[in-house]
Amino acid sequence: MKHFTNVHDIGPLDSAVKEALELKANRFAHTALGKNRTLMMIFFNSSLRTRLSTQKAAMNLGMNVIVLDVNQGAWKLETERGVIMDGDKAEHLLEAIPVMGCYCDIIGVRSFAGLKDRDEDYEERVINQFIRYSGRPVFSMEAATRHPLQSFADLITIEEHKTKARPKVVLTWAPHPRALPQAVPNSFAEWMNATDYDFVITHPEGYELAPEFVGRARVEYDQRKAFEGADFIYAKNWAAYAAPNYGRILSTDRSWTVDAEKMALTDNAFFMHCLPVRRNMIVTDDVIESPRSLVIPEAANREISAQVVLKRMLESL
Ligand code: AN0
Ligand code: CP
Repeated sequence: MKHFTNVHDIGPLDSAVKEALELKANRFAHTALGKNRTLMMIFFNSSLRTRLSTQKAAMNLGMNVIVLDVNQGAWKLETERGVIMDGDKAEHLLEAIPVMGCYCDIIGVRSFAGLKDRDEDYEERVINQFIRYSGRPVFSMEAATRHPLQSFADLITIEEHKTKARPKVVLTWAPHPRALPQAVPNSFAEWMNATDYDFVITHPEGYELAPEFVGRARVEYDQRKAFEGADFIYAKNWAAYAAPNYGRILSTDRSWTVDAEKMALTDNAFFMHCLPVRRNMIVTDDVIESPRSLVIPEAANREISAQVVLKRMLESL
């Protein structure tokens, strides 16, 4: 695998999940593969799970790991070409990227959407510059429009817990006080659309995702109707995609919060969320704490999804 930014980069999902479950059962079987290889993780944004799980996955493979928090201790980076750099940014990404590439074999990048300029976000400028100028295989640790390591972990988690060949999976918008990117719901939709699951998306009007991510999903504006007979409820907030409201909060309506009464409409569904989650905004305490909540197994599978991706990248170095 050269780069990993979306579902297409992983190839057939059945073999990816099979490899994931094999690695999960025997995670130290490939320690020779990463010996004397260095992973560099670059964070433009905060992280708990991605940072820890990806580092753990790399260590499972025998790799060395370097982590850089761009906003803590590095020079402030300019990302636009052609800018007269007379402001507070001391270094340009166009030098910083090839320099980072000198010190490692594989690069992971986290760079969220700015939520101001839709075209700029959807062009994926930052991660694409890493792909173009680092000279190294690059993988996304959540970019502007997708979070593929999360979606892969979500898929593994569903495959481990499903009891029907074709489960009903519902992605539901839920309220949040801050504007959040569409990366997680876009990516989840992209991966679900690559399965044969019955896939439904529910959100208030105005929160439509980009059509290329909605794909074959059924969109249902009535959340209760969407929940009927569901096997998995995947909650997430996102800010509006559609112009002219791109990046804006249109609603904080807590009637969309996932609670026990709504979960009772499902077929005893599992509850999923990528975390971090705001309790009693996105989901009530009792639902996230219930035995049907998969939020911790999902987070645990982040180590596994990262390990599959790193293993495949190491194999093609
Ligand atoms: C981020 C987001 O919604 O994209 C990261 C989720 C994994 N969430 C927050 O910033 C709270
Ligand atoms: N789910 C996830 O990516 O979490 P972090 O933002 O903590 O890495």
